[in-house]
Amino acid sequence: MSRTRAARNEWRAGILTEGSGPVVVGILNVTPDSFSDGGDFLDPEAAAEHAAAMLDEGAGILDLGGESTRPGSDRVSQEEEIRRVVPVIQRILAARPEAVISVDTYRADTATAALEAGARLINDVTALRGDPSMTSVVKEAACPVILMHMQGEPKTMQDEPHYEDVVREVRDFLARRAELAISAGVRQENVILDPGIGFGKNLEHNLTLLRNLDAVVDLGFPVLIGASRKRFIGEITGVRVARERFFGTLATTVLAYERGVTYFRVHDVRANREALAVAEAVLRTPRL
Ligand code: HH2
Repeated sequence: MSRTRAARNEWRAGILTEGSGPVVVGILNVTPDSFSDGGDFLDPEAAAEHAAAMLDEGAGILDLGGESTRPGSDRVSQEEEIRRVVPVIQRILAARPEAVISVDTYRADTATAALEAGARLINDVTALRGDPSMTSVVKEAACPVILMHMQGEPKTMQDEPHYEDVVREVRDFLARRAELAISAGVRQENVILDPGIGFGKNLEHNLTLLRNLDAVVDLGFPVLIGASRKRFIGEITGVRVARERFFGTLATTVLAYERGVTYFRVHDVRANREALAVAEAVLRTPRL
């Protein structure tokens, strides 16, 4: 492991112990239409049970979403989003008060309701562009925020994604969004960046970003990657059923970790946790 990498890994977004290594972020979609687990956890009881299982498997954070952002997905109302997410947060925390919960939303009122219920991070796929009040919510709560790159919006983003230079454009976008957030009062140590795999990107764009993740890591913020079960993995492996794409997902996790990524947003917690444990052990071993 290079010295810069080790130094980066010791710096966390204010919620985890220093030097705790890679963090698995377990996905919990409380939606009827998410691309791989839609409908599985709509019932708060089932959602809380799955959350507990992911914590037992080694998830450091649970990322809870009440609206699907898969390509072509429709928006739900804010009331519906809050109605889906808040009872699940309450239930998880009643059983596991120590659980670190992130909420996947771009809406300020949903974020506020989730934070009041005990969530500790905001995962904003619009990088604070979706709701003019979101920046002040994050600032007031002084909580970590994930700023993700997306070209277009979920309904149409996969129609015809286009870049002159995908790595430069994604890196520059994230640098600008981080700068804007910080100048608006969000604490620098609370910013996490995400290149947004699959959000307005074709196979080649996704591969180019994964191959060059260090360009994003080099911005100096912790980086999250969300490649789990995504379509591009099926395009490479031929696996059409999303929930069967976890073998391919593991390759993205290990390669991204090697390039300096800290947070791994995944559906299959145990498999990714074990792959990371082995990758970590190898990378901690001195290179001769
Ligand atoms: N991907 C999805 C949703 N939220 N957030 C971040 N920060 N990064 C991602 O890559 C990301 C995300 C899409 O995956 P999933 O939650 O499994 O499906 P859906 O959006 O259909 O609920």
